[in-house]
Amino acid sequence: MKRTLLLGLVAGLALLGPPAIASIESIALPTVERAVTDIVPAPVEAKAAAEPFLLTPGTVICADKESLEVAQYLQALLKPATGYPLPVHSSAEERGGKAIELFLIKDGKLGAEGYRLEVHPEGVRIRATTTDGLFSGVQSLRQLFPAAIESKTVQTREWPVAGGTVVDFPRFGHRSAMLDVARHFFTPDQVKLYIDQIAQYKINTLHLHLTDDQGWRIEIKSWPKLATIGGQTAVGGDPGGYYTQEQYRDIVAYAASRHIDIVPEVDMPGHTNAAQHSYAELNCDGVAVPPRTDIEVGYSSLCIGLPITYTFVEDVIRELSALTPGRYLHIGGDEAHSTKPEDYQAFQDKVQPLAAKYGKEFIGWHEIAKATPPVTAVPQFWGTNPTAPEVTAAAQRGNKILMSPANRAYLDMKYNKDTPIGLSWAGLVEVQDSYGWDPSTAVTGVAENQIAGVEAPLWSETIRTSDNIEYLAFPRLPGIAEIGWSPRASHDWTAYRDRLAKQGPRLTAQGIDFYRSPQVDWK
Ligand code: IFG
Repeated sequence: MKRTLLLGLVAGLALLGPPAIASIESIALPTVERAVTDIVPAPVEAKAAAEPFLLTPGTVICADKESLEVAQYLQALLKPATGYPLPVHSSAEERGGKAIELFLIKDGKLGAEGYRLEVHPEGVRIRATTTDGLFSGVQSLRQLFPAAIESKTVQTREWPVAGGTVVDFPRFGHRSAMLDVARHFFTPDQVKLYIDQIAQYKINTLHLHLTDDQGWRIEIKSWPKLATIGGQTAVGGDPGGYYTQEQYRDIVAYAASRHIDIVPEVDMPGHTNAAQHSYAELNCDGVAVPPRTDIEVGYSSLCIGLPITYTFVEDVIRELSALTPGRYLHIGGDEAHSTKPEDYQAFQDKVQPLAAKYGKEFIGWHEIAKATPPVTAVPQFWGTNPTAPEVTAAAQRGNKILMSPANRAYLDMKYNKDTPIGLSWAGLVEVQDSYGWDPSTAVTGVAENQIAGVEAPLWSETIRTSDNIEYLAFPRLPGIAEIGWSPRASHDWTAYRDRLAKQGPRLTAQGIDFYRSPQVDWK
């Protein structure tokens, strides 16, 4: 609108004849299709510049040795839509055209995940103290290209990159998504697709909910029937499946190439029907329970008094730890409604030390806080009410809390009553609800410095396909990612909804079937 008015004015003046009017182009408003100030998650500092950088067939990518892998990721990101060669050179080598430079520096302000990004007509520079930071800088740079950059086929067009400078670093170090692959099984390729989709919003952790009542999804060599029998079922009698350890290692490696740590979860002592269906000896009465494909929760419990239970748990933790380069295992602990409180305590007392025995720290649903875990453990809050005294007490003892309030961060909650998939036990969660909270007020008495970060869990009782994942995760996941990354001061729905609207064409170009919330003025 503004631009039209201006053009009308200029045209009117031109009719008056001399003095010569500057050409319309030179005073036209910049077509702000995208700018450094539109990046999601919102950067700490972003200053737009009028002059873009024009990517051309002669552009090269320069990177020091340690940054080569990120440079190759960037090349792979830009090549499909541009068709340009974008060769990767080490910074020292002679280079042809203008360059996108990635290199590591010492810079206290940036921390371990921050970056500096400069886009100038003469070139682009990303600097960071680690390759994680460079990778985050690449995700921001990606958003400065036209949305068509996300196309998998060559688009014959110009590739102007919005100019400006960004200095950025995250508010919280733990920014996570969770995928429940137990209620419904998702193939390694489906998991990798989700990894690519969440990486663009600087998510750095993927929690895989590998075991539950309806399915066991990871091969454990010392207990083979967990996968071969426990992996056969899924909710609604849908096809099951499981990851061999080889496939799981491949998923972990793929996630690492996107600078994402995998946190594997074995849920216990509840949510264990698939394991106890697979092995009769894991049941107090020595009889295997029947398989369950409904979506009830809270009816199962490991047999707390049985010695073999702890052999089972230790074997699983040992094998899972060997498959996990990351810092954390997730030991579940939720909804143990069929485990007596004193038995829950006894179980946690025996099991919690096993993580450290195999070199890991652990996350657990916030019920584990009752069992006074070591201060390195991370209770994961999934309540809907800020009053959670056992969580507050854990924080006061020194535990960091991972925030995933179900009425804000659970991506399996329906958007509205007409949403075809998802649940609604924690309420209907539209895009603004999912953005409208802060981790530092999610639990009474848990302050900023007692928070590990945020997670957006996606439970799969009602979903079966990548399309279903995309419809529920987008556009709410970018909002959770922003809550985890951006300064609290930048948190503002009116500004965010405009930036989110500009993500629409980018998601569409990626083929992501996102929910077009009426709360957002999609471009
Ligand atoms: N609560 C259960 C999940 C899942 C979820 C669906 C937790 C920690 C409801 N436990 O969330 O297994 O059924 O929204």
